[in-house]
Amino acid sequence: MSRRPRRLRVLTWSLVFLALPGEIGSALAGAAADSPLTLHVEIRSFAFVPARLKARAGDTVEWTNHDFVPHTATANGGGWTTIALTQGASGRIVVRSSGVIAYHCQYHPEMVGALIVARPAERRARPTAHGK
Ligand SMILES: [Cu+2]
Repeated sequence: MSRRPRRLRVLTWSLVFLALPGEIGSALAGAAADSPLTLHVEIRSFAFVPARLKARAGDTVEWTNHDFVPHTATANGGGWTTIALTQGASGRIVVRSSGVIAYHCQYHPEMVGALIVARPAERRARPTAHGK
């Protein structure tokens, strides 16, 4: 005997549908649409894929190296870096500031990428606040 309003059930299923195929766990957990995400960049053939990644302040970016030589993801200017990632290894950083953040590999300076980081409110709409 469920007393949950039908409208809420419809909304819940809509969220699950919209979340497919990624971030299903977050949606099922009832996380708000503006919860931080984990975004993935692959390192293949001496390149970051995708080379330009849109993120939002608070998101986590994870690089996974598929090459047989080690690489890093290191912010230009040295604000952050992963450790040297051997083949199969991953490194993560949490993006703290908005703007375009260029980065490179410490060992292969020709390997470059960029994070295009929006402020928290820019990428995903927040729910309407009630009673304010
Ligand atoms: Cu490298």
